[in-house]
Amino acid sequence: MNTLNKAEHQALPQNTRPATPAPQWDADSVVALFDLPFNDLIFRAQQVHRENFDPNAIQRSALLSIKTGGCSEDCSYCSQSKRYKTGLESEPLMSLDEVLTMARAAKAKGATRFCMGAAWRSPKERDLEPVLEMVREVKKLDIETCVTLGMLKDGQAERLKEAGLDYYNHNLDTAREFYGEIITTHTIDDRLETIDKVRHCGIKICTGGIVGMGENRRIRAVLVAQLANLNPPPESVPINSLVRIEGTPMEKVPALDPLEFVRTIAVARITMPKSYVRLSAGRVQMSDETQALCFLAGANSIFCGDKLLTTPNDEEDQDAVLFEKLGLKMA
Ligand code: SAM
Ligand code: DTB
Ligand code: SF4
Repeated sequence: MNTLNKAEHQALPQNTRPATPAPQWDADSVVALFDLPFNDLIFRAQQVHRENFDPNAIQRSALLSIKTGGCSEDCSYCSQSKRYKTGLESEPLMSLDEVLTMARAAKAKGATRFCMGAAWRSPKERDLEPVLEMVREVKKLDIETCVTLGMLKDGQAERLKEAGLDYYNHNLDTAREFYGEIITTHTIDDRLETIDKVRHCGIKICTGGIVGMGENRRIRAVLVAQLANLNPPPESVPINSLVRIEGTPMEKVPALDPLEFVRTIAVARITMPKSYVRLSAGRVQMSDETQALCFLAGANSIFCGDKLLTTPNDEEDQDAVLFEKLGLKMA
């Protein structure tokens, strides 16, 4: 087992370096960040943020569910698993025209990335071709493309890259030791394998997780450490606050203290200084003050538009008012 930290690893003559440097962040160091006095934590996060980004610019991604519901997986938070009675109506793969209409509208409203999500364990071959066409055509609108389609088989990432895909969203969702309590139909190693495939063919990764699923602080710290130790860290890191969906096993999980959510954002910012940290699902349930603290803690991206995948998101005009009050601009 390699125990060198990154600096020690780099200090060794190149031919004597072990192949992979030890992970930069261990759970204890990340817990120590979480445990800082709130003001100290936010101050550190702001410092890191300002060293790497314009502190008043927020990138905006639009989401569209291109295939909804009926998913074989048992992710306990998800409205789209066919195992839970959530009242969600399943919808087959959207037509290219519908997708393009939504992408044009998203671009007109200031989104710089268009993310298409499908409720699949993994895309079947016959599903991939129409999605490739969507990626090609959306790309022509001069907006970044992102898809989230579940686990990929060999060769599928390459085809997505050829079609012009910029980002693949595939979340780790929670810490390895908590994963089995949330999902049993696939493993965190399956997720890591897909992230690896996507990375290897030059697609940027959008990989984050969910907090507020009844996990403790250490689990949140391990999730952040797992993300930060991806080599390199994800270009885009969505931090979702659980949206409690009626009919799922998570419907009655006690809500997370908003200040703990803010801490999670700050710790993500400090451990992944150059990544876009996205204040993702859960904004509808947050006050303006909580969202403002998230931006102060280093969040510099949001999902815009009035819908996430299946649940509501803050309306366009609400965001405009908040941006105005905070003097934020679109990145
Ligand atoms: N099926 C694909 C997958 O699992 O990667 C793509 C769609 S899935 C809905 C994308 C992500 O949405 C999940 O990994 C999870 O992080 C997030 N998500 C789903 N339901 C959520 C909820 N109720 N609250 C917060 N985030 C949620
Ligand atoms: C991500 O991390 N969050 C988005 C996107 N990636 C695909 C999805 C949030 C879903 C929230 C619940 C819903 O609307 O179904
Ligand atoms: Fe399916 Fe993705 Fe929902 Fe899991 S999170 S049930 S894989 S759509």
